[in-house]
Amino acid sequence: MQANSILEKRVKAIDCNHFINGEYVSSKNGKTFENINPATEEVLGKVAEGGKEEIDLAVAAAKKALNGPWKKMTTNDRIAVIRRIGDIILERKEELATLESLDTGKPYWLSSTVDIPRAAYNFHFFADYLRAVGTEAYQTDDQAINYAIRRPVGVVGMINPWNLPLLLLTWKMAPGLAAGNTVVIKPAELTPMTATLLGEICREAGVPDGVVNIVHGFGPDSAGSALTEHPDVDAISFTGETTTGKIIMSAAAKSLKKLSYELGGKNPNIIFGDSDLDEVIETTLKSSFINQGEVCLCGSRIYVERSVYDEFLEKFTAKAKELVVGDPFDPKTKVGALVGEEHYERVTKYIQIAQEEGGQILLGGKRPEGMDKGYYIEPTIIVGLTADCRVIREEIFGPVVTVVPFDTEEEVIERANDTHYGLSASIWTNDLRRAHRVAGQIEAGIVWVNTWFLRDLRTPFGGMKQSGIGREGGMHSFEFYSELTNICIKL
Ligand code: NAD
Ligand code: 6OD
Repeated sequence: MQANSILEKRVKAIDCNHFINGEYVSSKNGKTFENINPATEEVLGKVAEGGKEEIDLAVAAAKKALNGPWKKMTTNDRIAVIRRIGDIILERKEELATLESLDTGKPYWLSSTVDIPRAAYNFHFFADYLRAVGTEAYQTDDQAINYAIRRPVGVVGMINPWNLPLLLLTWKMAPGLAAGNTVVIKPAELTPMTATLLGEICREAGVPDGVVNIVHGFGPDSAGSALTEHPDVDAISFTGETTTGKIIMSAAAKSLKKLSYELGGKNPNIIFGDSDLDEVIETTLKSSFINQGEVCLCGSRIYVERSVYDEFLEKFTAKAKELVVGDPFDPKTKVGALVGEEHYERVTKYIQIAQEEGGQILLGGKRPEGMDKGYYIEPTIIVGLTADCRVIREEIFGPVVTVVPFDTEEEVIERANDTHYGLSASIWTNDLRRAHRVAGQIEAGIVWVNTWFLRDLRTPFGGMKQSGIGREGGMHSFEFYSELTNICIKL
């Protein structure tokens, strides 16, 4: 399988160095690792493998930059610089989208219409938001006046996953910069290319040296752990697996760093019999299989009211069968390659477990016929599993969904909440009272009614239970990325 479009030939994959104090540098010890194209299994290039030494340099640069020109810039100038990063991302959209698809295996149409435009919008949104951010003031009878001043937290470490690389990295970086912090970013080791270009983009936009630093490398015993353990890092914003979040929390405890976590999910998609099934199916195809199911918000546990269960399954399976799996650069492709070999093995293993647990594979469950290279798995629909099965309980993060019938509202609420995750949920119903009633009882940070992944960046985004700590978005991001000092003046 060859990704052979004209686009891909025009934009060359890049080797990835660290970006520290405004300069691209290799690792002190010269170590690199290979970046693999998951769609072809070919080597895309080399990535500098950072460790403690590079993190030390990056944190020192970020610490020094905290009190430099970044601090002295007027709010208007900072807004202009942050907006300019977004502008340049849009100017270089084709190049960035190509690199993102080469790195992740996701369809080019997706990276060029969602990942990269949204990365640009993260900067535009938080630049504009900064203009409106204030603090609070209270008059204490006629004795005193209290007012709070907002200041940056300091040096913020940002650790990112591979599924929406630039979108998620900039979702942290834009508010972090807007609030006046300096940052050290650790991109996911599987997807280093767009993060690397971002260094150059920041420099061109006028970000002072040392404000943005990017160190490549792995997680444990590498750049990731060095960042979480560094005593001069004041806060960590982490997106990734719940298990990794637990490890980072214990490392961060040593210097009591502020933490913001966006973690895993096993999200319910609840379909009541009174909903419009065609609309449900159109969106459920996306919430199940878009980005190869590698979205933390995917509704991988589908619960369908028994009255429409058979009809839903028949129509949903027929439509999912039509989804073209293949070359990320072919415009017909709806589902690309999984991000890498290890993840492919993990998803395949869960499909095997589903069969061992008594599940029936209604669709997919295997590599598409004739595709011998690349980490492809067909959209997979599994039925016949019970609530205690691992495939129902554990996050798979691939194009795999389970479908289970239910009879009553109470039953489905209990099933939906029967998980240690609490990231998101979708509810499909045309009964307004039911929509409110059920939404209010689902234990999740985000509940969509008759839709999925409809985003307004002002809203609180994050998970409850083991899906996260805190919320980001709008004011919530500014609360995390800033510290308040209350000043009390006796009158
Ligand atoms: P991961 O936890 O394996 O890795 C994420 C990042 O953490 C990588 O950069 C990795 O190098 C780093 N890391 C790993 N171990 C570390 C350690 N000991 N110390 C410091 N850093 C370490 O996650 P992943 O496989 O890249 O991403 C998939 C996961 O991310 C899924 O669980 C998914 O649900 C979750 N996710 C959540 C959200 C959300 O908004 N809630 C968004 C996207 C992805
Ligand atoms: O839309 C966002 O802001 C966001 N953080 C999405 C996360 C998707 C998870 O894969």
